[in-house]
Amino acid sequence: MSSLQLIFGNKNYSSWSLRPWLLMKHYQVSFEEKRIPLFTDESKQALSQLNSNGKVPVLMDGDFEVWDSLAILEYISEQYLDGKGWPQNNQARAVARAVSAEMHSSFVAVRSEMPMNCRKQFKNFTYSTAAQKDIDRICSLWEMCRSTYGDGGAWLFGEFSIADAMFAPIALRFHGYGVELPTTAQAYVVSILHHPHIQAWIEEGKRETEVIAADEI
Ligand SMILES: N[C@@H](CCC(=O)N[C@@H](CS)C(=O)NCC(=O)O)C(=O)O
Repeated sequence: MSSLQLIFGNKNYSSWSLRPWLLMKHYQVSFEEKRIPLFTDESKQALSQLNSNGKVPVLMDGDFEVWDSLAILEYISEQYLDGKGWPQNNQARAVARAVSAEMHSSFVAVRSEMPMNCRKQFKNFTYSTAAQKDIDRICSLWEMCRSTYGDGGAWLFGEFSIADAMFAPIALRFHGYGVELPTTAQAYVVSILHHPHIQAWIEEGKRETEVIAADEI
């Protein structure tokens, strides 16, 4: 049995949970899945035992606990992937870290107006100018990564990296909310949607029965 356990939320809704789950699945790091449906008395009780301020994802490596998606991704890369979570070239790695950090700290309009919801497919969805600004920035980041560093494969830096894990839930949102995208961004969304582990996550999310009202638009 693996010493790693990933504690995460509802697959339908929990975008932060998807990120470390995807990197570990992509690189075949073996781990036990512990799903905790969020915003229930049971989840509050279970998560109150951990250091993560009531939030998921949390990674347990034996007794060692690390929380927050980006910190978990870094830990997995260092501890289990020999650094393969980031591009090997120094400058590509610096940019991959920059776009991942920007994803982690920004795009509030997209995140709040378009909550991840694997079950939903919207037509004619309208969003604010703030969300459009986020979308434009994300598309320009994707374009820059793909054109400057993406030669070696379909991912932002060629090989699949932490940056792809960070942006995968944004790609699912763009798809689900029917956002019209420039060619490179649209192609990247398709690459994410075709990822076999993304397809598995979406299917498992669709089979969940819990409804989180705040994430239903
Ligand atoms: N910055 C954190 C955000 C974690 C987060 O907000 N997780 C959400 C689920 S996607 C959560 O646990 N929400 C439960 C709550 O706020 O009570 C990360 O990157 O992991």
